[in-house]
Amino acid sequence: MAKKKLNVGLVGYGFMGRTHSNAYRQAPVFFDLPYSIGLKAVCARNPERAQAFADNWGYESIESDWRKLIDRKDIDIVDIASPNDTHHEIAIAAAKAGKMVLCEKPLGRNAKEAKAMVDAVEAAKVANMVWYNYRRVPAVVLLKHLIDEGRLGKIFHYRTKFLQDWTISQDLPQGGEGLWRLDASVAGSGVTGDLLAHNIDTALWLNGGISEVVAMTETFIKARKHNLTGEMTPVNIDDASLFLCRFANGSLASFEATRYARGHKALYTLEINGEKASAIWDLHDLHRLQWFDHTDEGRLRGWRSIHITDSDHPYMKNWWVPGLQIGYEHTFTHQVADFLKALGEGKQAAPTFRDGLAADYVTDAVLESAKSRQWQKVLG
Ligand code: SOE
Repeated sequence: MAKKKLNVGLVGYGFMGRTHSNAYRQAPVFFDLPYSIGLKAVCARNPERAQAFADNWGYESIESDWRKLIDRKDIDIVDIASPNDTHHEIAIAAAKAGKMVLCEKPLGRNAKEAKAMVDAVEAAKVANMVWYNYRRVPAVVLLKHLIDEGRLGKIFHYRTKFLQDWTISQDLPQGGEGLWRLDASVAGSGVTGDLLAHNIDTALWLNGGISEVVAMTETFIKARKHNLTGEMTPVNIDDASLFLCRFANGSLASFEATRYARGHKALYTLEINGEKASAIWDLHDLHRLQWFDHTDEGRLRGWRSIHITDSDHPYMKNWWVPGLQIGYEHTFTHQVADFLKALGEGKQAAPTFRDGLAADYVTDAVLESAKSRQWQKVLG
């Protein structure tokens, strides 16, 4: 029997529009899912570029106004992959129209926007999800299972960073396509909302709630030419953001993100230290989990590097054969697969908008603490 088809209307055709489109094409092929996916429409302001994107990825139609997309009866899922300042308005309107809503991270530019988005999807009772894709790296999922099985015992430390180097040049402008991440009015914040939000989401998932933070941020380049006006304009994003925090489980943590770590392109790492075991994961080596188990026989104790490619590792039986790796784009495919599977079971796949709001409460507290130079309680 043919599966029920869910039609996607994608808003935005940048880097994230491509990762999501690829995932919609791959998930129903590699996973046995209760629904099929229709790539119905892509929406973006520039019709020629939207058409080129549609032709390349196989979307049936285009729209240049997201309101028209939301009004269409043939769209089931509205997927928001446009810049951060658009998330809030589109998500709320889509939920009111009864659409399922998927949204890129961070959910809102701040927790106030994110809270209104949560209220909208919960009032409309529509399925919703935030694309915090690193939760779907098989090695990270395995770590989650090991933590939940109690193999680390009591957790003492969580240590994580996300390092890049692409904004070091003084001549890089801010604003407009590709560079809106440098314009605080569009992005909300700098690396806190763009990079640390990933570390925060994974940490909340693996290690539970964060109760208080103390932070420090810096803007190294104070003014850049704005792409839309041509004027030199103050830079209001944080270029680097570091914070210490306490988790509700009593563990202590350090978080660091920057776009000024020369040589690092996307070095997301995390380490967790428990009473019985420790683990380290590194995005540049994403198919490996470094694992130290103190319960091993003393003479053989040591760090092991587990190659997460076997069929009993999370998601891996759906890919190639043992030993062969997968990569970054698969995390999005896993997210689509989990979303559709959960939907078929009448459940909600995480991270939901409410989970996205939890991350935004932490980023708000980080930015507030950096401003006040005081410890800040995390709301929510
Ligand atoms: C920024 O360079 C960026 O593309 C983020 O926006 C993504 O969320 C992150 O996964 C990779 O880096």
